[in-house]
Amino acid sequence: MSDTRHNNSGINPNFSLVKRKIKNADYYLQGLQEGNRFILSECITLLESNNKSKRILGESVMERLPPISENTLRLGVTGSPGVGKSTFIESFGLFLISKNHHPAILAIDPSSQSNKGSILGDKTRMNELSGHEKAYIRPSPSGAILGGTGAFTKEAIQLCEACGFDTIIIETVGVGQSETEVDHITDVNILLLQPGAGDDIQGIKRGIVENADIFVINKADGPQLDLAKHTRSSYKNAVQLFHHDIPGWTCPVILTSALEKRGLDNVYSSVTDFLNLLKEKNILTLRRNQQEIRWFENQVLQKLQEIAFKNDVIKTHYSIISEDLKSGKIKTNVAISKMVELFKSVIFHN
Ligand SMILES: Nc1nc2c(ncn2[C@@H]2O[C@H](COP(=O)(O)OP(=O)(O)OP(=O)(O)O)[C@@H](O)[C@H]2O)c(=O)[nH]1
Ligand SMILES: [Mg+2]
Repeated sequence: MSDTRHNNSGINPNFSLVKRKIKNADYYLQGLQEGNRFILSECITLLESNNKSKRILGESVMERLPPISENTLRLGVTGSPGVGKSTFIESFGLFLISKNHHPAILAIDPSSQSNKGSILGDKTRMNELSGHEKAYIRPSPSGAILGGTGAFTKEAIQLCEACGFDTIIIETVGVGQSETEVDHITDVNILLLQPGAGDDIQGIKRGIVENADIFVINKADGPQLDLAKHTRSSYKNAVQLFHHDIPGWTCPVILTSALEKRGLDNVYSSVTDFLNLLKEKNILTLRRNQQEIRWFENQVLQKLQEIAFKNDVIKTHYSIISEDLKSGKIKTNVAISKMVELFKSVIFHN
């Protein structure tokens, strides 16, 4: 036998090209089908990418996803900062696993753009869940925030479902418009409240609560338990006055302690009841389809805005016009008309 390492051609005949897997759409689709969480992450990253060819690849994966069944649940968890959303999701996620579910968590944190620390905070609060083989946790993409939900969250939900996760939980802070945005991508919405929040009954009627299907008074433990019970009765009275979108549904008001893992079974049965009601009335698929159209409309406007303001002529004139407005040189309606004319001439050439 000749010693191939020492031939004098300069080429090692034992050298063979290391077979690297070509990462095409088939590769990603197969990974998703196998329930591979790393490939799931890669797919979401493709869609978030600023690199055009990566985004196109991500979109071709999206196009070829198998149809999603009705047997998944998209659950929104909203509430003001510090109310215990992450802790609740950690406990509820583990509870879901004990019921043979596979939860995926998409945490949307508007502060993530400026403060990466809060993502780490969320991660540590979901310590047990993030290490669990049946769960998947993905913090929001920094820089891709539309309203309160990440611009790619809708796609991320579908990818999680294609990867075999049956319960997709979306965490959003209930500030600005995020609560109304999350309502457009979920089937069931839980609003987490602090003990004492019900003292301001007037506040109950405002925006946020109108999009909730289930109220949860969290931190119902220790010295706050009595206050939490009081808040629950205030809310129970108030929800009688609400007219929920889905006929036949009265929002339940539930006490939980995410820290002590109490009340989670009640949340689970309320979520299941609401979901069953949606299915019985044939509303689930209808709502999801409407959400798709709404998402399309929002995204198209968002993209149009992005494209317009990338244009140098528009960018320059926009800053001149807004300076003129600030210094009182022109009136607001004139400034708006100027911008409209600018859009027409630059984008539509008329
Ligand atoms: N006593 C008590 N404290 C809780 C409970 N749930 C959460 N906390 C505490 O409340 C604080 C905030 O909890 P998080 O889970 O981070 O709240 P969050 O709503 O996710 O906060 P942001 O993501 O920053 O908006 C932490 O110190 C938790 O330990 C609970 O059920 N009881
Ligand atoms: Mg959180």
